[in-house]
Amino acid sequence: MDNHAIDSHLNFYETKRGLFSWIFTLDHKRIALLYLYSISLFFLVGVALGFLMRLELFSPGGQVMDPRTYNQVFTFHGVIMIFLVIIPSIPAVFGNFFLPIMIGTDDVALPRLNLFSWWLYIFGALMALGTLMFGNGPADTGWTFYAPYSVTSDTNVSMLLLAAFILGFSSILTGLNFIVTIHRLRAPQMPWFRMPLFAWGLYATAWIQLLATPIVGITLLMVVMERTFGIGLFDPSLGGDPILYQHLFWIYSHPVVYVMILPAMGIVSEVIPTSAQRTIFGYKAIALSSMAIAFLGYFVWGHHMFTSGMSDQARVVFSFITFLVAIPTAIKVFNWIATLYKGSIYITPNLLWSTAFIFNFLIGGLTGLINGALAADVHVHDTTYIVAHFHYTMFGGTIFVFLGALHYWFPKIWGRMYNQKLAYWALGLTFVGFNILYGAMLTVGVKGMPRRYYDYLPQFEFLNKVATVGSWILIIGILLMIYNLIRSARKGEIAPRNPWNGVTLEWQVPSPPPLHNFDRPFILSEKGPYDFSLLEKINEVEQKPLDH
Ligand code: HEM
Ligand SMILES: [Cu+2]
Repeated sequence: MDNHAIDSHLNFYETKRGLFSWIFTLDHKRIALLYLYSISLFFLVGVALGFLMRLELFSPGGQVMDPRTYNQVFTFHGVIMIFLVIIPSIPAVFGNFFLPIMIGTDDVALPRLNLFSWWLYIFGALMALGTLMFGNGPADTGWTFYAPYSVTSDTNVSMLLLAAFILGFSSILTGLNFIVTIHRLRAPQMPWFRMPLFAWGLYATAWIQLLATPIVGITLLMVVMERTFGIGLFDPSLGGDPILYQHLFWIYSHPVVYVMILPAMGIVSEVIPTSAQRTIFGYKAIALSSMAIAFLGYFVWGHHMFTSGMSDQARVVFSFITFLVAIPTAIKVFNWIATLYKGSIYITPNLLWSTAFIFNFLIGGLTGLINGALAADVHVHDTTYIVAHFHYTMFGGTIFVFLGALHYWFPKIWGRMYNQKLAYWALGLTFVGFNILYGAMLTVGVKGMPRRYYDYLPQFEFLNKVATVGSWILIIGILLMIYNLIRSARKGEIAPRNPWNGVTLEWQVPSPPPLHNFDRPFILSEKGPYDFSLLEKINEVEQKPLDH
């Protein structure tokens, strides 16, 4: 701690004021909020593009845009949702805010690097937006930038690739920061196997960010080189090999799906014991299964390329290893359910978001097994079935947990409670709309509707109409949630220190936390992070919130 005697009655919002005190802050909590606000903004832009695509697909034939624009819209939607929303989402927002608190320290190990990561993020985002203004408009290649089309397209692919390259660095540096923080700054009383499971999720994720992201960075640069200097790496007409591109791309892009999902699984592993008021079932199995998933995830990339041209042996091996990933994943799901079983469950919006996640993610995971099965995948490859599958995992999975985490930690971050009734309505609409939308896309995909087309055959019309109506319900739910949270952050009831009776360290600090997090020594159990016999002792301290 520094020796400017900071008034312990001030929370981290109040210690300094003004725009510059935010955009040049070194405080992990403020950086987390900078990420939250920027990611939310891009999320809304991405949702608006999704809305437009669904309008276009309401009926066969052209509705609201021409085919080329449709290609640019789904590419931009994909790039925004992947690079600007879901990859940074949970680590950069909740990891930044809560990792240091949950392991009992006052900041991340490298606060300047943390701020730099956010600036890189903003720089990369502005560059991606710049493709709207410079060159021949935003890329129309799909977010996967498959060669050779990404080499020959006359749209501004290069600028978007450079943006993704920069965003990759932001992600690498966040991962690096978390690894150092977890190794060096854990409270002395907290050995590895007493860390909260969210920290384990972030730790496994950080290794993927650090080791896999450089591969895609270089690959995307290679495409830029090829576009700029005509070096033949991927384009056959220049002597290159397009399949090589796909390998390099997926060697990163499969592991990165675990960057998206492992932190989410970590959060569910926090919400569930708190809601059930009992220690988590299978703590070590959950912690180590995160590491197992991160490791296995490096060896399955070929399942994206079953139809691209590969030897039969390679296809069978990739298919088999893909199935193996289901094992550590199922271990987690069983442990969550075992924790809830016979627990004294408090139903809260946070818990319902988590159970909605389990439901969606089951569908996402099981449809994934069908993709992993070589023979079945050949039939559904490149249909809207795939689009529905990955929305079930990324949106129904990670984004649902992200939104659930906003409800779980809302009182801690803003020091106020939200309107629970509105929160249930918002979740209900989001969940129902989500399942109508992607349930319909799943079905119409099995019937043979290809993805990335702005038009379709008349026999697909009914299910597409259903999907579009679903998207409206979904969007109403999301807007209602945002309204509720924004209003409550300003007008909600003042929150106590520990509204859900949690026992991890963030519930022992004031809401909102003071600048250096802890205003008194914290209580840690010998038995691990979810020892609810400590609850009374933790709650003994004044529950009265700070003066505002
Ligand atoms: C209201 C919300 C959303 C709607 C209505 C929506 C709708 C769609 C549609 C219609 C497509 C493309 C269909 C086609 O292949 O022609 C698509 C593609 C995609 N979406 Fe979404 N989506 C939404 C949210 C999300 C979220 C939250 C994520 C990720 C976190 C996401 C990630 C993607 C990706 C990666 C693609 C593939 C783009 C490509 O093919 O290159 N979407 N979405
Ligand atoms: Cu994959």
